[in-house]
Amino acid sequence: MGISALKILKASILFPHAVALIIIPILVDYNRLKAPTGKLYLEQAYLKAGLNKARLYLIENPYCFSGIRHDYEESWFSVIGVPFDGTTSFRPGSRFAPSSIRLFSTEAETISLDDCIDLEKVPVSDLGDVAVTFNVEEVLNRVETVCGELLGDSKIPVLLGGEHTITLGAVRALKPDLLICFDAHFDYRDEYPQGVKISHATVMRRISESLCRVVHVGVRATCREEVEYAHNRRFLTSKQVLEDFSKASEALKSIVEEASRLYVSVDLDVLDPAYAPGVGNPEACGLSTSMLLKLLDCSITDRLVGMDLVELNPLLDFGGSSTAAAVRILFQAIVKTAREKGLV
Ligand SMILES: [Mn+2]
Repeated sequence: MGISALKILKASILFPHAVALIIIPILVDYNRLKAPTGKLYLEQAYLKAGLNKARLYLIENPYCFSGIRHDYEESWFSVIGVPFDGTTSFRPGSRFAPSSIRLFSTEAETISLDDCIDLEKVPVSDLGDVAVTFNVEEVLNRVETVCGELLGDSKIPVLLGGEHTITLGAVRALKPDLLICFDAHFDYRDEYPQGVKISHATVMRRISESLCRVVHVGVRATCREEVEYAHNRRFLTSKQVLEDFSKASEALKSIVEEASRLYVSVDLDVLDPAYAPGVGNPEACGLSTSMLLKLLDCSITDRLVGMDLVELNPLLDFGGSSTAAAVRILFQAIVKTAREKGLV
């Protein structure tokens, strides 16, 4: 004879404690099944820091960004990896970038002679990686939740992708009014592949439709649909930057002046494949690393609310030049932001 709902109801009236003892462990186990599979949760640190939901979505990474550990409470910037490349259409592998960037960052020097600021002086905490799933919307929800809690704690999120789609989750939480997108591509398709609204090739379309203004820098490879969508929208092509750098950098400065909440996204394929071969979709005739660093200097203001570096694919980065460039870009962007905000 089976156990009917009526019998459970009767039993719970007659023996409430006994039923609770059976039901509660089942519910707890069910919630555990829903939690991400990670070796260690940073429960203590997150509880101490008052992070609630975000804690469930973060798992520890064996490496720490820059190799210098700062407590969450004292940090101004928080690094979060998002090892997701689930919609990558050509050459997947950017899921390995958060670990690779951290490993290279521990070996990179922290002082840049150009601006004489030591990254060690800037408190950056590393919260580990977002536990990703195969469902892109769920990944974006988790990124949004984590970034939202960081925003509430007045931290500046620094996201390590992963593919470019993750930017959508950060923008939903941080609500910038301007996104400067360094990228060889617009990512302005309405659907890609056909019928799919959210992917690495549509992410800037979704953001620009309803969330904030997007200005591309270094863009050079596109399709007819994107050209039509980009009409009347602001962008600086790779050729414009290469042919008249000072004009392009002045234009960029005047664009960011208008922003009250700025987000900077660096798709590493904005660099020429000679500098960064380790990307999913390389495109010829891109920027040099030093050019990108100068343009970053022009685009970062004290109104910056978040940043990311995406699309590095360590599986294709045979000499390590792309990962080394990614680390230098992140170090400089963090130091420049700290200086603009008057923190150092
Ligand atoms: Mn791209």
